[in-house]
Amino acid sequence: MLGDKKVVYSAVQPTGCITLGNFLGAINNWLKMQDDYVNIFAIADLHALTVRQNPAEYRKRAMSFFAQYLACGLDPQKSILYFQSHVHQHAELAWILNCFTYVGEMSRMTQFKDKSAKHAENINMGLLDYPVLMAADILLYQSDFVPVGIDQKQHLEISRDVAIRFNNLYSPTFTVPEPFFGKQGTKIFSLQDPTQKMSKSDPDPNGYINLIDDPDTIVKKFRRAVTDCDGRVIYSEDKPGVSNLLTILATVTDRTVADVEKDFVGKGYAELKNEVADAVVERLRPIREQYDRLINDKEYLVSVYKEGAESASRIAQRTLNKVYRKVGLVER
Ligand code: AQP
Repeated sequence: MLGDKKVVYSAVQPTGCITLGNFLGAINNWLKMQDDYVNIFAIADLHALTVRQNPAEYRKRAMSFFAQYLACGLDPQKSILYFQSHVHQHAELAWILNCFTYVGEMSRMTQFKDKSAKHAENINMGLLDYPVLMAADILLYQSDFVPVGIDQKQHLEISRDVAIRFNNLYSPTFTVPEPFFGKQGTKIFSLQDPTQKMSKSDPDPNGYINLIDDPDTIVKKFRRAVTDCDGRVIYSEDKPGVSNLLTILATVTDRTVADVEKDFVGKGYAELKNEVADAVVERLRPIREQYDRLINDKEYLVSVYKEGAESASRIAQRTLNKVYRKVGLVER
């Protein structure tokens, strides 16, 4: 809680591209929360260093992601928008929290196991420690809610556990955060393998929609989407491809899946694919147009992220001072 408002914190790592999955599972919910909360949204550029990045490309991509945040409608008048690396308190609190987190807890994390298998040549400490940095991100701002996709549920549990552990050892210090999942769209699946989440690090670009894909590309990707051979447009566990398309259509148009399903009685997959594609194209069109304007306005982007980092840092330092005092560090 800050003042009389609850605090919302979330972030996206600048890897690959922002996908429709990131948008529907996370950013779209952030947009809906902007008026009622203190909103803090970061580009998690320290987190993404757990895998090797090409420095020049990485810098460019991080700026592109920041411009996409603004293009989506995140408003610097209502939300604090910044790069994680610009607020040194994230790394500092992560160190302290490391001392209150167990190696066994970290090595059991699904994402750690998945990424260790994917990057067997580079299983670094950062990969293991990823959830602790995430806990620091969230706890620094005394966040009440963390709007994320369902894939982040396990990491959020760790943030809660660490907060509770610290509060019990000392005295109440951190707000214990709650996850915030949207009504639907909490997990969007790959268009090519609908049993896997739509992932921004998918090597097959047909598996995901990039937020700034042009309309023709979006239409083509949906036409190629994997379905099944049964032909009926219904939401069902044994029809992951069709169910995924229905979920996307419902989330993009702000309707329920059951409602959307009714439109397809007597219709086939071609109609479903065309309708999803059209709805997504229309939802993303203004974002892409605004992005094209913003990405060339470097001065504006810099002014927004500098101001964002200053505001974030002021809040973060209050928590860090409290933590340093409680663990017994000598005051500066
Ligand atoms: N498919 C998805 N459906 C719903 N929500 C999703 N999110 C991600 N994918 C989906 C949510 O987006 C936010 C940012 O996630 P992230 O930065 O951890 O990136 P990612 O897209 O989850 O990353 P990948 O695809 O695993 O690639 P890497 O990690 O290799 O860069 C989170 O709130 C997440 O829940």
